[in-house]
Amino acid sequence: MSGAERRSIGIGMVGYAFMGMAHSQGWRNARSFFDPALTPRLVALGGRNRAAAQELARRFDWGAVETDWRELVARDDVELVDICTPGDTHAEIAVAALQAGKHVLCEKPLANTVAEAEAMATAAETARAAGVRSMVGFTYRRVPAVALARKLVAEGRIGQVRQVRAEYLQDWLSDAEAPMSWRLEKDRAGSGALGDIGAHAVDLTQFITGLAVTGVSGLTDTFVAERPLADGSGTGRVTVDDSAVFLARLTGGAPATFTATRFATGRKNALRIEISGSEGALAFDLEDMNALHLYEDATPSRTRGFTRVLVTEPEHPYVSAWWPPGHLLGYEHGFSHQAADLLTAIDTGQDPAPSFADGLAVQRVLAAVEASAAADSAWTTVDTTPV
Ligand code: 4PW
Repeated sequence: MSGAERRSIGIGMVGYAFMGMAHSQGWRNARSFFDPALTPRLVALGGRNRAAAQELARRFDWGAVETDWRELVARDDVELVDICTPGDTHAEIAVAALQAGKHVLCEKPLANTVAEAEAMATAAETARAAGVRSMVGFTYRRVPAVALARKLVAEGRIGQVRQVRAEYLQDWLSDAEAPMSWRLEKDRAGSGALGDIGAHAVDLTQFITGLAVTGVSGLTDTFVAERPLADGSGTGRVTVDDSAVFLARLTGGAPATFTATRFATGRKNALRIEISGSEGALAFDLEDMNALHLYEDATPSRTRGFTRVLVTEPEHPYVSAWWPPGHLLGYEHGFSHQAADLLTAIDTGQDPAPSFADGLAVQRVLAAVEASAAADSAWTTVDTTPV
């Protein structure tokens, strides 16, 4: 793309911690590696803690810092608002930004409640009529091996989906002395392992298979109810689940099982999914994220078995923008893919995915799991009607 054909878009990002940093590099590398026709300008970074926001702004070259997100949304030079804050502020910021005619990228889970997610999806649908785009940050859809898995299922390579086993396993809370954080407060995070990481497992299942979760039976547990406060001033109460385990049905009847836990001793960031089909199977593990395991019944029995496909060829999704075959990609690359796809969608007037409606669909599954767990694991149907 020659410089003359390029247009630019001003980005305003709210949040400066883990996700703020991941998104900052995503915008920068999307511009450098994908060379999109619509190039991002890092206009303003928002955060209540001015010193912390200024530090991230300095490191990633954000043009300005705002300590009130309303000021950031109101800026004429901000055309896209990127929300990297805890869940309790997603709905307010996203709806205000959409109503101000700004495109929105919002971190997952979309919201803390179904009501908030519905309001966001409705605002997104209204704004869409005026050409305003929105996307929720289920970034793992853009890991090349995951994107390839979806294509293979759609092409029928594993036949009809019969069973799904999905889990997201971490262990950073298995130490009872690990300090409190906003991720352990229901008011701020909405839920615990369920929303923070189980949401990814649900989204990945729906994305790869193209099937919706239609009903669940769940169990949630909190193993450590009180934790030291980070500043050493005492202890705080954990008000979310440490683990969520649930059984589900997908559209058409296929059963699925899900585990989301931050107590899986020894597992650091294992988002795993295995899909058994009528003619083959697929398996993925984020701890080995450059590989996709494919099993095909059609292979002669002498050499039949799961094949580890190294997803680093130029014909694999996203890979050609990066390095030669065999030069691995990592956690951060998904954020560049996400930014590049959103810029292209805005530029070409298409609807980016995952949409706020997709975010709402996941939120409804999370709420159904909580409702089921609160009712002795009673079977709970998931509302799958579109907004
Ligand atoms: O969204 C999730 C986070 O909240 C991430 O994908 C992994 O788990 C990394 O941090 C947490």
